Amino acid sequence: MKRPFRSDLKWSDVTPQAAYLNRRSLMAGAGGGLVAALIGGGAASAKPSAFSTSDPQTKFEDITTYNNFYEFGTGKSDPAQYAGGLTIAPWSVQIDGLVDRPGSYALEDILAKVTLEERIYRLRCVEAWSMVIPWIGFPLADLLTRVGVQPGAKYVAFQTLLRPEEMPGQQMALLDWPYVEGLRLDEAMHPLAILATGLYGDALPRQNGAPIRLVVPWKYGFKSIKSIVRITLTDGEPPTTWKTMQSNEYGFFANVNPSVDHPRWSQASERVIGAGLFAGRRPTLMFNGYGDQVASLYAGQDLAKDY
Ligand SMILES: Nc1nc2c(c(=O)[nH]1)N[C@H]1C(S)=C(S)[C@@H](COP(=O)(O)O)O[C@H]1N2
Ligand SMILES: [Mo]
Repeated sequence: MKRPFRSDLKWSDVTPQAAYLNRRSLMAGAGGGLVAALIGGGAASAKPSAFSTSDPQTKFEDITTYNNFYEFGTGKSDPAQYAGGLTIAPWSVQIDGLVDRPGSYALEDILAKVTLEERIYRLRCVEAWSMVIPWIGFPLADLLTRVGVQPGAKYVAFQTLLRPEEMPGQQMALLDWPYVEGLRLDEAMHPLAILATGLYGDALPRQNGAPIRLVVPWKYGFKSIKSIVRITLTDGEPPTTWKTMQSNEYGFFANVNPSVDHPRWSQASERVIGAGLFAGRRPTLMFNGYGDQVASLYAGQDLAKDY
């Protein structure tokens, strides 16, 4: 098979950092601090977003070396070890299904029209560990609104890149490739749901889902699909990788819920990555602490049943 583009070039070789962090958008959107940090290389001091937590942030080293990204293997250090060979430029996202303006959108064109901001979010993995990550991104709703969601659309489906020659985990039958995820449309339109393109004031590392990944902070981490190449608006619930694998353990909603245990372990508490062996456990919060913002999405639903 012929490659459509050279894979020996890295994104950083062909694109100055500011082009994909979209310096202009940051200037417009984030106030001076983040921009100063990006241009000057100093510590980020962006105006705090109303959506950000003030919880202590997980160290960059932990965020980028303790990962789940099965496309590069099942070990926590596999993504950091093997993702370096992933070609992330050029990158485009196909947006289709029940939208007014379907098409294949170049990432730089998507980013040229959004306002990037810093969002410091808790991340709670279904495996009962957690981090606090300062993402850079933009509301998913902004992109969906721009392509025009048609009235019949009820769900949003997401798909990760399928490229086994650069993603060694895809050469094994670990999961049903490509990794797919989905949200109900009201969840996708919620202002907390973002597409992230950076973290700690810099470009998103490959092991964290470069060049663009979903972040849905009130749901277990597996909903936050990495390295997205396709977004499809649908009228029915789309298949999702972990539900397909084991539907009694991983549901479509996957809202963080300390009172609904995983069949094989408790979800009542979590290990805080980097906080030390003994001090590092804390109680898990309903909706990962975002209940004030998102509980109304699930009014009338039995969350023990709709896990
Ligand atoms: N494509 C893809 N996306 C994925 C995963 C994966 O294996 N493949 N793992 C998920 C899981 S289980 C978690 S906890 C988060 C981890 O994100 P992080 O490594 O950036 O902290 O990514 C999610 N997104
Ligand atoms: Mo996870």
